[in-house]
Amino acid sequence: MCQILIIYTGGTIGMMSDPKTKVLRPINFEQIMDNVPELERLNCRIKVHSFDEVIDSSNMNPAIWSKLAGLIQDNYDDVDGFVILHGSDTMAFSASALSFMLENLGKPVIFTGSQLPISAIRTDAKENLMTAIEIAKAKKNGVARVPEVCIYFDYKLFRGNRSFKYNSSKFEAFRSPNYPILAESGVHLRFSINDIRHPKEDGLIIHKKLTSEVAVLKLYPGISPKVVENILTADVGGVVMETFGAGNTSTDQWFIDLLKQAIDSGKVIVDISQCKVGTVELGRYETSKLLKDIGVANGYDMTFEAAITKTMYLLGNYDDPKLVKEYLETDLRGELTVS
Ligand code: ASN
Repeated sequence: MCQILIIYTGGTIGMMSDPKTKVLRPINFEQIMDNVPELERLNCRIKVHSFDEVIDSSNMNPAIWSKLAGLIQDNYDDVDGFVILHGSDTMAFSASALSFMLENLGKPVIFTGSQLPISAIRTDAKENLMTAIEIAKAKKNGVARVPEVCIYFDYKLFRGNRSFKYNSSKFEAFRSPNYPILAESGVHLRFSINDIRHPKEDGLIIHKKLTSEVAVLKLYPGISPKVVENILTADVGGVVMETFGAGNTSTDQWFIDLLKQAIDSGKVIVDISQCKVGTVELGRYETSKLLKDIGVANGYDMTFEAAITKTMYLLGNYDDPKLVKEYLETDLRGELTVS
């Protein structure tokens, strides 16, 4: 009989409205189980690990990601797959982070949650949970159908490091415009087998070390030298720079000089676009040619969530900025398409 580990971290799926204040707060896992008697009917053994302190995912942090990676490592040989119940607000960050922390992953790690609490009459939680379990246990010829870190939400399975929270009020909370969905559930559960990644080598390798010393430089017309300088001289090893269109920035000399000084001082700067669809093409326009020349890393079509967690992971594991830049530009876990 198959065996699944559900890890409950919190999120709306397990929240209840406080009768007095009406504020949504997390509840414990037993109360969740009471709302889904169908779990008993699954032909599968379900193990549950509930966090002692369940959280709204706005309180998520790298220490908890390390804890999640450790739980996956400890239970890896005993189960067929993992379902992580998590708030939707930062789910794409957690799924992206875990994808980098779990190298050669050979079993499904499916994040899910919901937009309405599981006890609500119109809840989306039950379908999300039941199908996430179905996906976590799905095998073909003894091999997991989706050995990836994914997000399952509103009938769709997304690669975790390609997705972002797009809507805070619809059940369709996630999108992954730069990569096809990995499965869709309807009357049948259909897997897009050509888009699913399988590990090239056997043997899970866990990387628990991430660094938080990463800054973000989001550009806008009129951004001042002082603001740019403050961000680029912060005590961090890497900067995720959100640029215009296909990776373009101002060509003002002061701006290019500040970027160059930061790179020369050993910082890594990665260029991703503020556009949600499409890719960075360094050198296509005059306004990105200089970036390439001074050594800004090309983030291609990475989401912000993937770029920030990948930088945290690389800086936590490699000291050489040249190597960090090289890996930032390399497809490590299916997070980018080199074009
Ligand atoms: N605030 C919630 C969370 O991320 C939102 C949700 O789960 N839908 O924990």
